[in-house]
Amino acid sequence: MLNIFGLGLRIVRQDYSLNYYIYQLLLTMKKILFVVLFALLPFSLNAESNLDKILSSGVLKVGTTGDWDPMTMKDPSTNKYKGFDIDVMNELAKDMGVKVEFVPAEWKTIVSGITSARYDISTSVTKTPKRAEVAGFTDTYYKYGTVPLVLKKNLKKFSTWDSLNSPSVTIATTLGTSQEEKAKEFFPKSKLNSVEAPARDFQEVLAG
Ligand code: KH2
Repeated sequence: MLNIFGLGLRIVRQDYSLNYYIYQLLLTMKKILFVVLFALLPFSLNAESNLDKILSSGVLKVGTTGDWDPMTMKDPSTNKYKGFDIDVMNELAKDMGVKVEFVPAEWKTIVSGITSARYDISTSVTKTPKRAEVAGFTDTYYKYGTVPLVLKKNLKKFSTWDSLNSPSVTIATTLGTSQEEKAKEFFPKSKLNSVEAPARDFQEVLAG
């Protein structure tokens, strides 16, 4: 009897029949299978999905910026959130039978909040291929368009997209948003002024 890792593999006995060897082989294979299954057990125990975690903890953590009327607004006097996104998340949590916890988030780190598990889900995040490489998206629950905003007195001057793509033009966007990405792509010649929320890009335009 040769004992390899406790498997008890019998290797040489000339008087045994072929059936005996097949029987021994099957027994050994069975032992190997058990060893492999036991080795994999910790991994399968760790394989709890995010959904399982939310359901077992009873809390859905929602990252939200609280700075975008009418989607997500934080009332500074009560620190409570309200808005369309907030209603959607309250309904989702109700459907899942869990409590909702709103976690303060920022646009510039809105997706990394998901990948670093600071919160389970976020709201009003525009789908982009870059973001989809690291995070999952729900079906779209509303659509909005991104349009350039200029002062009324400059309407004639900036009547085409091309007229905005010039070194003499400064484009204001919010840092870390998909709008900032679009501005870089569409107006490579222009100067970019990425403002940090809660400051707003349109305030820069109004200020001239
Ligand atoms: S995005 C969200 O996912 N917006 O596109 C941007 O980055 C939302 C436009 C600035 C108001 C503040 C809301 C950013």
